[in-house]
Amino acid sequence: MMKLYSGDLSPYSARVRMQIYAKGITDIALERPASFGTPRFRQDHPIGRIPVLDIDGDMMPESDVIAEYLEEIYPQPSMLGATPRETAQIRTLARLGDIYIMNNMFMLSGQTRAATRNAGIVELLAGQVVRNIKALDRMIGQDGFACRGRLTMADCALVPGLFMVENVLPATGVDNPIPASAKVAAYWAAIQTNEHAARTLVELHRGLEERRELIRTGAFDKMMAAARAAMAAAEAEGVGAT
Ligand SMILES: N[C@@H](CCC(=O)N[C@@H](CS)C(=O)NCC(=O)O)C(=O)O
Repeated sequence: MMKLYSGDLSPYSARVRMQIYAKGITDIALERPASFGTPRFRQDHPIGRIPVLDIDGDMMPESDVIAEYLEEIYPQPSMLGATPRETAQIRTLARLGDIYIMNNMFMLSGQTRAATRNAGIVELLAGQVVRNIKALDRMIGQDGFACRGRLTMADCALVPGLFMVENVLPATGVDNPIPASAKVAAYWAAIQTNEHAARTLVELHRGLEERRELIRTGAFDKMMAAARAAMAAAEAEGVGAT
């Protein structure tokens, strides 16, 4: 049985989980890897990030690659287009969710605590997010879906991206730009009523609450310090950490 190494709060993992739910795939186990964040994980997985699809020991990283692979091996129901041009449009919007929104939000997430905030990083990355939400506003579907009037891979990438913008960006001191972009705001309100998006959002919110509790109690800082020390020790020994 295939496994998806995933975490509730990981937007990239959420993108693949939403696709799995929407396609009705039941033979992929969802697991949080016990070694995530340790030198061992980086030794086993050179990029050191989740999601990873474990195909009987053959490890496939990168959410976009996994999503495309799943489309090929579970083609129905299709979350791509009916023509090459439609598929290209879906992939363009998925890239907006992934590269233009999620990537900047992920890089920004370490800046959510005032004690660690670097104004230059926030200005650069949040500026990109605000700009890209405006771009999305000119491209997004107006019938409750990102495009093509049905759930596609574009929605799977945009839902976790917009979740991060709404829930994480304000913690960096930057206002949520979604309400000022009327078409994105309408899409965001509508897509949350989709059952697969809603299920994914419940998991993302659960992950965020858990993370906030760890931060509140000081446990998160301790975990991060321990992880950094373990990585440094592994690097000194030349054991895989990058
Ligand atoms: N481009 C990768 C990004 C994956 C990623 O950044 N995952 C985060 C969690 S959302 C992670 O594993 N971070 C661990 C780290 O940076 O060490 C993808 O699309 O899968």
